[in-house]
Amino acid sequence: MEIPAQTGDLPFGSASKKDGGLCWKYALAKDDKIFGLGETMRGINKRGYVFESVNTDQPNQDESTKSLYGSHNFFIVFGKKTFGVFIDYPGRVVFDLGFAKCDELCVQIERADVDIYFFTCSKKAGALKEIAREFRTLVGKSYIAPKWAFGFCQSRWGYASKDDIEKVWKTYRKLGFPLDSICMDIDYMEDYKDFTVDSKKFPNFKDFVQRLKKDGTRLVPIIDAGVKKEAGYSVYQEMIAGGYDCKKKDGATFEAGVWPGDSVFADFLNPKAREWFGKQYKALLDAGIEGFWNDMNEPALFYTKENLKKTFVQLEQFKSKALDVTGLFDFMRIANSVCNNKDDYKSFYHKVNKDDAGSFAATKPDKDGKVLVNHYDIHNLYGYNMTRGASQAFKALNPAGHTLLYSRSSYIGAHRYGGVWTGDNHAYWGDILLSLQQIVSLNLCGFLYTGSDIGGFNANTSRDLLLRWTAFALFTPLFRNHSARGTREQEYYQFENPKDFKSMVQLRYALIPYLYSEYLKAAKNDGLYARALAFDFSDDKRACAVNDQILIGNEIMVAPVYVQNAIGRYVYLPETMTMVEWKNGKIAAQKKLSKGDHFIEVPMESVVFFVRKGKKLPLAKAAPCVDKIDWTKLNFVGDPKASYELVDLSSF
Ligand code: MIG
Repeated sequence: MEIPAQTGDLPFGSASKKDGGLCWKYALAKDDKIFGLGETMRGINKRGYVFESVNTDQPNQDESTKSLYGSHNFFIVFGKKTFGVFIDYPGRVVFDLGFAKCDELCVQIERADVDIYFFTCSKKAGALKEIAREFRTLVGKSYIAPKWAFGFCQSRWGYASKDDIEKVWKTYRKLGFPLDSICMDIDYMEDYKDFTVDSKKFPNFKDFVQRLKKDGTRLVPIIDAGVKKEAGYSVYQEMIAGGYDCKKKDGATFEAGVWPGDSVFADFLNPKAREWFGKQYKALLDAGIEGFWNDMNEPALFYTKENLKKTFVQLEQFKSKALDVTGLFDFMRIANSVCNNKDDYKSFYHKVNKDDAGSFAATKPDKDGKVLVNHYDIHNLYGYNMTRGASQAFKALNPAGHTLLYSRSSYIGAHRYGGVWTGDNHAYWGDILLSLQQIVSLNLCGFLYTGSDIGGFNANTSRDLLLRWTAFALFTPLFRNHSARGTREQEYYQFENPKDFKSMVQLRYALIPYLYSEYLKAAKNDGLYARALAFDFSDDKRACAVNDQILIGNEIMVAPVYVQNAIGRYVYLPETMTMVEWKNGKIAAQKKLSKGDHFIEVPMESVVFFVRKGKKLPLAKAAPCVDKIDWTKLNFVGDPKASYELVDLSSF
C-alpha cells in the first residue's frame, strides 16, 4: 500500500521520496559529530562512513562491515545544531553519514512508512545527556540485570559436559579467582534442541546447578532461535500444533537449517507465539537456572532447501566451464550466498493484528482481523521480540526472582527486556577499542547491560591481548571471557602467571558496589552508564574528539591500552584527575594529574584508571562471588572531601 509520506522540510533537514522509499537529508556543518547507532563498527563519532540496519549474523567483522546483529537507529548530531534523530523503521535503513559527500548526512529508508522523531534541548550545556534522556523517555526504562550478573563469567563454545564445566569451576576456585557464572553453549542440549539438557552429558543436572549455586556460581545456558524439526520433540510439536510457527505464503511451515539441522522458527511477532515460547524457559528455570543468553535470533539461517536447490542448479553450470578467475569468484559468491539469504528472508511471514501492520500488511485481514507481514520488511524486529517474550515470561514464571537475559540480536526498545553482547568479535587488538566504542554507542541507544567477548571470540588470543582486554572489560557490565570452538583455550588459567589475571578480576569485584550503583542510577534516571567524554565536557574541543577513553559512571574515566607491545599510552585529561594504578590485587599508586596530555605507563599486569576531580570512588574487598561482597566496608580513593552515594541494593 502506498502511504502519503510527509516530504519537504522537517524540523531538521528535509525528506523526499527516493527509490520507492524515503530519504532524509541534513547538511552537516564542518565540525558536526555524530554519536550513536548502537552496535556498529568504527569510532565513537560515526561521521564519515556508511552503515546499514539489517540484523546480520556476521562472523567476519571488519571496519567495512555495515551491519551487525542489532539495529539501533538513533543518533545525535552534535555541533552547530545539536539534536537527536530516531528512525523507527523495522526493515532496511542505510545511514550515509558524510560518506558519499563529506558534508551531507543522508538516511535512506526502504519504504516510506516510517516514524522519524527529533529530540532537541534548549540549553547548550548538558544537551547531549538531556537528548539521550528524552530519547529514553520515549523508548522506555532499561532492563536491570541482577547483581550477580556483574560478577565474572567464564564461557566457551565447546564445554560439552558436566565434567568440562566442573573443571572450569574447580580450577578457578583452586586458584582463588572470584567467579559468578559459567555459560553453557549449545553443546549442553540434546542434539541442539532448545530447552533440553543432554542427560548423558549432564546427569543429575538439577543437583549440579544447585551445587554450583551454593558455591556462588550460576550456570547460564544459551537458547537459539531455531527449533529442531523432530517428530516427538515437544517444543516442535507444540509450535506446529499451536500455529506458532513462521509460515510461507502457501501456509506451509518455514524451515531452514541451523545448528540442529532442519529447524522451524517461532513467529515472535505474534503475541500468542511469543508467550508460548517464553513459557518454554520454565524447563530450565525449574532446574534452578537464573540466566540466559538468546543467540542466532537475527534470525541466522545457514540454508533453506529451496535456496540450496537453486544454488546447485547455478553451480552445476560451472562444471562444464573452464574456471577462470572471474568464474572462480562467481562460483564462491554463489556458494556463499546460501547463508542468510535475502530471498529466504522474503519467503516467510508473520501474523499480526491488522492495525499493527499498517501498510506492511501483505494480505487482507482474516476473520480474526489478522494479516500476514513479510519477514523481510520487519526483519530487524525478530530478535527483539524473542527477548521480549522471554522477559515477559520471566515476570510470570519467576516473579520474585531476577533473571539475567541478554540477546545477540536487538532493535531499539529491546533494552527494556534484556542486555546485549556484541557477538563474534576477534582476538585482534583493534577489537578492544571496538568494544569500547560499541559500548558507549549501545548505552546511548538505551542498552546499559552490555559487554564484548573478552579475549576475542574468533581467532587465537594471546596472554598480553587477554590482559589488556580484561583491564578494560572489567569496567563493562557484562564481564565475560568467551571464545569459539576450535580456538586456543582462553580461560585465565591457561596462561602463565594466572595471578596477574586474578588481580584484575579482583579489581572488578572491588569495583562492583560502584559499578552496580552507577548502573542502577543510569537505569532509573534514564542516564548513561558508559559515555563519551563529549557528554560531560561538551565545551572542550579536545575532549569531544576523544575516541578511545570513556567515562564509566559519574566518578571515573578509563583509557585502555589496546596496542600490542605498548608500554603505556597518551591520555587526555579534560580536568584534574587522580590516576590510580591497581597491581597485585591492590592499589599500587595514586597520583594527581593536571588537565592536559600525559603519557601514562601501564605495565602489562596493571590496571590504570582515573578518578574525576572532586569525586571519590568506593572500593570493596574482593570476594569469591558477588553475594559475598561486603558492601558496608568500603575504602575510598580520590577526593576525601567528596561524597558518594551507593544505591539501595537490598532488592537486587
Ligand atoms: O554459529 O553457539 O555469537 O557466542 O558461541 C555460531 C555457538 C553460534 C554464535 C554466538 C557465539 C556462540 C556460537 N554461536
